[in-house]
Order: sequence, then C-alpha cells, then structure tokens
Amino acid sequence: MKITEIKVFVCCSGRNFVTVKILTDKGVYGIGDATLNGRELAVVSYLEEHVIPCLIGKDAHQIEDIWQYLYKGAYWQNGAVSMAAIGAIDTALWDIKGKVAGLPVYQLLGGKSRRAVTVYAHVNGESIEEVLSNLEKAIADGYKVVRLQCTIPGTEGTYGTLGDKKNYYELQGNRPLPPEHPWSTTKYLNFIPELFKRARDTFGYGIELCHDVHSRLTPIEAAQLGKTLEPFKLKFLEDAVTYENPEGYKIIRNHTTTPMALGEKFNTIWDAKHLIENQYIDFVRTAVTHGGGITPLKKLADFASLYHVRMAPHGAPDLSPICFMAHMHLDLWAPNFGVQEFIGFGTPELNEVFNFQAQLKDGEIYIEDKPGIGVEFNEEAAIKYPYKRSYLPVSRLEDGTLWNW
Ligand code: EZ4
Ligand code: CO
Repeated sequence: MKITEIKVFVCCSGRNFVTVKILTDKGVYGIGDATLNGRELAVVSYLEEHVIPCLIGKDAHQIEDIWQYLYKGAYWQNGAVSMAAIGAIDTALWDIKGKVAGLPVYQLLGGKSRRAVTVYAHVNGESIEEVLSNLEKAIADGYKVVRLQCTIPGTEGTYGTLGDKKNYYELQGNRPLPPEHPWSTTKYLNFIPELFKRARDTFGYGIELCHDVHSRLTPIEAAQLGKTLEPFKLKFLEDAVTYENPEGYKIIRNHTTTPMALGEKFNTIWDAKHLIENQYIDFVRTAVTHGGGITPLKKLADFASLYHVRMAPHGAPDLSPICFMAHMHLDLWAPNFGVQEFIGFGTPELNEVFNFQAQLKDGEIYIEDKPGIGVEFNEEAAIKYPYKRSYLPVSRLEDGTLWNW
C-alpha cells in the first residue's frame, strides 16, 4: 500500500490548526494533527519542503520504519517543529492501519483497559467567588476531576483565566505581536492556597482538584507551594517549574508530597527519561502532536509504567480534535492511564471542519468504535477559515523582566 500524496491544510476554525492528510494507492487515507501554537507555518514548511518528498512511494504500513526514518534519518533529531511534523505523519499512518484492519486504533495498541476515559475539566474565574460558582457547575455536570485557575489580584490576564471570553488565552489574528501579561510570584504564592482552602471548605474532598502553575516558579518556590497545598490534597500540580533542569524536581520532591505533573512540551521519551526513572514526577503529560505521534507515546507509557508514573495527556484548545481522539485511543489502552485534560467538544465552526463522535457521561468520555482514529476532516469547510497569524502571550515581572508565560 503505497503513499501517493500528502496534503497539508492550515485553517483557523476558531483558532489555527495544521492538518496532514496521507493518501494511498488503495484509496485509504489517514489524518494527523501538526499544530504548533504560534509557530504553525514553520511546521508546514518542514513538512512540505523536507518530509513529504521523502515519503511518496513508501509503504504506508511501515509505521515504525517511517518514524525512525524521519527521526534518526534527519540527523537533526528532536525539536518542537520537527516532532510536530513527525507526530502528524505517524498519527495519519495509524489512522490508515486502523481503517485497513477495520479496527479502532485502541484495538491495535492492545485493547481497552477501562470502559471510558476520565477527564479533568477547566474551571476558572476572575475571583475566588467566580471560581467556586463555576466549580459548583462542574460538579453538577458530573466531573470527577477539575483544574482550578483564578486571576491573581494585581496580575490581570493570569494564565488559564480568560476562559471562553477571549478565545481562551490568545486572540487569533487580531494582534500583530504577542500580548504581554504581568506576573508577580509573591502575589501568586500568597493567593493560591486561599483558593484551594475555599474550594475544600465549600465542596469537601469528594472532587479531585489540580492546578497548572505554567512554569512560573523556581524549584524552592514550587516546593513551598506544594507543601502549603498539602492539606488540600491536590491530584497534581502541573508544570511547577520548567523542565530543562530536571534536578529542580529533586528539590521539590525533598520537601512535599503534593504530586507533580509535567511534560506537555516534551518532544521525545528522552525529555522525560531522567524525571521518570528518578521518580521525580507522578504524571507525564506528553501529547501525540508534540511528542512525535502514537508510536513514541506507546513507548513512553510503557516506560513510565515501570516507575509508577501515569499518563495525563495535554488537552489544550490548540491541539486539534485529531490529537484529542488519538489520546482517547491511548488513554483507553494504557494500563497506567491517569487522567485526560479536557476543554469541551468545541465550537460549531471547529466541529464543521473536524467531525468526530464522543460522549461525555459523569466525567468520562466514551468513543464510538470506528476504524482508525475516528475523525473526519472536511477540506471544503477548512478552506472557509484561512490561517490568521497569532501568538501566545508573554509574561513580564512588574519591573519589566521577561518571565515564563
Ligand atoms: O498553555 O497549549 O495545560 N495546558 C496548558 C496549555 C498551554 C497551551 C500552549 O499553546 O498549559 O493551555
Ligand atoms: Co499546562
């Protein structure tokens, strides 16, 4: 079964997405997500100029060999742009294999380990009162795990708090340059424990809670926060510290039993290796799109399981429904699945371009047994929503110093 053509689509159906479609001489095709938020066209160029010409005529069944060819064969392994490109090709090839076999991808991975996928919802607000009122709704909706984010007084635009009011956290195509948000670690550390105290005082311990620090802290600050939050029993604290220096997590571990989640920016299993084998983290958050596809994610899950580390894949709005559904298959299979990040099923314009069937019931997602990944990509609809240049915000400390957003 030869690859005859590979198309790349960029569309802004609510936000920018890069989609890859692999066609074969047997008439079967597959799709993958190559979206790299704020750097979308770099991936398109990497695919069109460097990847696609090498794949025409290759056997679409040789998923592992094609993955190794694109990774080792490029000589320049790793990196966000190249791994997003490889991730999309790999996902599309698994989609093809599933369609040829007449089986959903989770069956090819080894079958279901659970009935459905437990998700964590995003709950946010401009004040603690607003967060608590939104949390009440999430509990009433049946969610069992929820992420709490709140605007820190004095640092308006705090990560994760814009919700659906402003296209989540960045405006698509309306700004020529990245927006800037202020940040104060002192204000943050003084405020967050109160948020979780109020949530526990109001709703008790039946609901599992997590929080995304979004890499704003140093290791000792993260250790301090983890320790302060211990009475409120978080499921995990996400991205407490950037991952470039994994030994930072040793400092955190030495001081707190609050579980740690990390990895939405990991490109390979190697990014996670030291953190996992030293048991510095509890949940690994690598995404199919940014981690190089389903092939390496399966290896990562198996490796993590040796060290009691569970999978909690990234599920932000800048990952397309193709990535979301690829995660559903991995999450259904992985014996060491933890929880899936979930931001809802999307807007009508998103669903016009990406059609998929999934049902949310009591905080768990059930998918239909369709061959492959289970997403239909509507090329005609995609053309209606042209690409709009867009950037993630940047953060600055109150004195103007650039900080991690
Ligand atoms: O900021 O995907 O847990 N989710 C996150 C995301 C990231 C975006 C960046 O493009 O941290 O919201
Ligand atoms: Co995150």
